[in-house]
Amino acid sequence: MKFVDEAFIDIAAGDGGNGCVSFRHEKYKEFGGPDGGDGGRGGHVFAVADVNLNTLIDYRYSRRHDAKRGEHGKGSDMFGAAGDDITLRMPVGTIISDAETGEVLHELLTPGEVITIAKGGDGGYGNLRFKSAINRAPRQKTPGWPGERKNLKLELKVLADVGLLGMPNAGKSTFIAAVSNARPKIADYPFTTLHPNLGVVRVGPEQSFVVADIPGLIEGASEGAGLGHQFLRHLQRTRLLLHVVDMAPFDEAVDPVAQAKAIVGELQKYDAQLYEKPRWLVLNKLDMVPAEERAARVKDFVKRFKWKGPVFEISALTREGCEPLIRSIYQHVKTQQQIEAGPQEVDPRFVDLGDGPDPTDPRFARGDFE
Ligand SMILES: Nc1nc2c(ncn2[C@@H]2O[C@H](COP(=O)(O)OP(=O)(O)OP(=O)(O)O)[C@@H](O)[C@H]2O)c(=O)[nH]1
Ligand SMILES: [Mg+2]
Repeated sequence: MKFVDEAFIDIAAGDGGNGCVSFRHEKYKEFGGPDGGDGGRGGHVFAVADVNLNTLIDYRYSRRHDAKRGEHGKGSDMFGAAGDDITLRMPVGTIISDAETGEVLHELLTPGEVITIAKGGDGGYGNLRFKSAINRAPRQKTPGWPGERKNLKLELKVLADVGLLGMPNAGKSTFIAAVSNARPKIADYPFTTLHPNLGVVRVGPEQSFVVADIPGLIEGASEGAGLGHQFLRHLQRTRLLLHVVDMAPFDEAVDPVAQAKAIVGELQKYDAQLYEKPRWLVLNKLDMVPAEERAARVKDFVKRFKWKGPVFEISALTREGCEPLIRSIYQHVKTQQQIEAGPQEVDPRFVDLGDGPDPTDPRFARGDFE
């Protein structure tokens, strides 16, 4: 399932520095002549397509991006220094358009591709430039040109990395609302979620992944019970499934283990490949279980469910345990992505040369290294 992640940013390239009016002042030398230098160019704003980024969520946290202005020109023929450029890193596939007109300006398609999204203004002319045979002492100068300013819309089609699986009311939507930017409907009755929702989870700067919340499944879904199981197709291209279990069902006669087994049964009936996907157990609503009973309750669940995979204990409501879970998910997603992408070509300019040869390398002993 694809959805469009978007962000709006305001960028400003640097203004050019102003030109300078100045005259040479040297001892014993009259009419020294003009020596006011030009202003420096303002910094440009570039965008680079970076394979390490998955979403645009960082741009929702930092909207304004300004490059530095150029320095003003000075006397003694000194030109102002150019303002520093800035480079904004964006995921491959980002479409950059004018936020007001909607016109598409660029599409970042190739990893490593760099484009200029706002040009810095040129520096103004100092009076040195205006010297001529008829005007030997010009007092003109020009101000720097303004840098380009733009309001941009960024768009990226993203696929879900992680899918949530579970009974109605297990707390899937509460979880996605707790950890992502999605704001799905949450209610204490089954089948609150009728359509899949995607949310972007930000783990840290430049670290994010996408999670899909789908309607709940019930036993018999493969025969059409509840909302059926056709929603599972949205999870097919994910890299990880989170099986969310309600550990404190309202009806005490309901056994969470039986519920969890029913979900796994439906998954297996739907598609063997989906069943084989990495799946983690997320035991939810643990805030409802008295602290002293939690460990035993979890242990009993894992034992009766005969579960050998990863287990996370959380409360989507209080967010307890959510932080370590999303960190682990991010690590998993990142590792999977790297495996899928295969060995990356590294730009030789960015290769880290480290601290020199490894002394345990046999070539080192043979003196093959300098
Ligand atoms: N106490 C407690 N209540 C929770 C927790 N997580 C969810 N709930 C409550 O459980 C109810 C169901 O939550 P939802 O997030 O809508 O459940 P869902 O799995 O998305 O349900 P469907 O969309 O119907 O499949 C709501 O009343 C939530 O407030 C939790 O960790 N602790
Ligand atoms: Mg829901």
